[in-house]
Amino acid sequence: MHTYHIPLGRQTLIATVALGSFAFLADGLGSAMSAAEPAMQTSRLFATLPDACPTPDGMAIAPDGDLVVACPNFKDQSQPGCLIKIGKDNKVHKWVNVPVLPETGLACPMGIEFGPDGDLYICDNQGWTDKPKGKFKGRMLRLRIKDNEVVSTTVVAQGMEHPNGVRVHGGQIYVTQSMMSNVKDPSGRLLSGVYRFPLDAHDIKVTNTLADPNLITTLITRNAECQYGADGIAFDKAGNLYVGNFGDGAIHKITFDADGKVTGNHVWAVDLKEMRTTDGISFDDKGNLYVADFSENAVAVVTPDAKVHRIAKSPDSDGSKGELAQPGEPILWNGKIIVTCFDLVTGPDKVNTKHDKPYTIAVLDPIK
Ligand SMILES: [Ca+2]
Ligand SMILES: [Ca+2]
Repeated sequence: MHTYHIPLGRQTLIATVALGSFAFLADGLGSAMSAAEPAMQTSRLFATLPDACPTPDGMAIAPDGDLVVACPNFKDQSQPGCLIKIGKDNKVHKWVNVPVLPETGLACPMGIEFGPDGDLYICDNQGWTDKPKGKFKGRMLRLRIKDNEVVSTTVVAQGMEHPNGVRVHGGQIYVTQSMMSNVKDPSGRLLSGVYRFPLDAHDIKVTNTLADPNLITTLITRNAECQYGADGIAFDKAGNLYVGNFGDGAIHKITFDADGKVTGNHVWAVDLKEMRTTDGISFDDKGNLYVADFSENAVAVVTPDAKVHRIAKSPDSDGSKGELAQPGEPILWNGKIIVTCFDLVTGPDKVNTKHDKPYTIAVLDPIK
């Protein structure tokens, strides 16, 4: 993409040719200004995962600094849904199995995040299996794990259609729910949303309707070819919430008043030439937002000025050289951007054409 900067007195006209769109940005210096385009990178192999982890997804950094990876194992559910840990030596080891939902015999951990007390919150996306017995059976779990063992399990919420990503902020957890198919929007398109639960909540029964008191905002996914909505979730340092609207390839910005009431929800960043889908999202320490572009086998960065830059893309591959084999989530860990490779979903809009070994995690460098 080429961006042209045309000085106009105290403003700079930026013409983003790839989109044919124009925007005025204040430029106090009155001279051409622009951050350099982040360079394209080739992702590298970070880790090869054991057979018990065919579809790695969400990640979080444990209080001890280890990287924790959620493995819902959708490809092979004879393998229990589990969490793995990667230490500073980059060695992978199994941490714990996630407690199953008795009715399905499965656990499907996707987004994860640690609370301030070290407990781990987990999106157990039972609905993702697309099996009748898992429909509307998703849970938000809170696990206390000591010495590689789950010592307590709290069901924060249950009955969710598609819990996907979770973040902890200000004494609450915020959870994306990617599908709310029981709500019929007049547009005919999919509605999805964000739920907020207190850290110490338990046994909340979610109805997946607009009447749910914990539902704080909703999105519509306009792209009829990919009806999958709220997915990646992240807070900036100022406390604004960002949510990826997967099928629309858009990042929404959600703002709050001092009482935590939602005051706005708008599309903050979208540029389909640079970012087609938005799975997991995560900030670096400079406020750049990394986005797993799942369908495109790519990773994009949204800089604080809301500009979208693709920084890496891989062809369809087995991932053995660290290619982005359907990236599910990025995270900044020990100065690198670590990216899980889900490598499972296929279809006309997906670069990935098949699930194959090795099961991998890739690595990129943060942008300068
Ligand atoms: Ca996700
Ligand atoms: Ca593949």
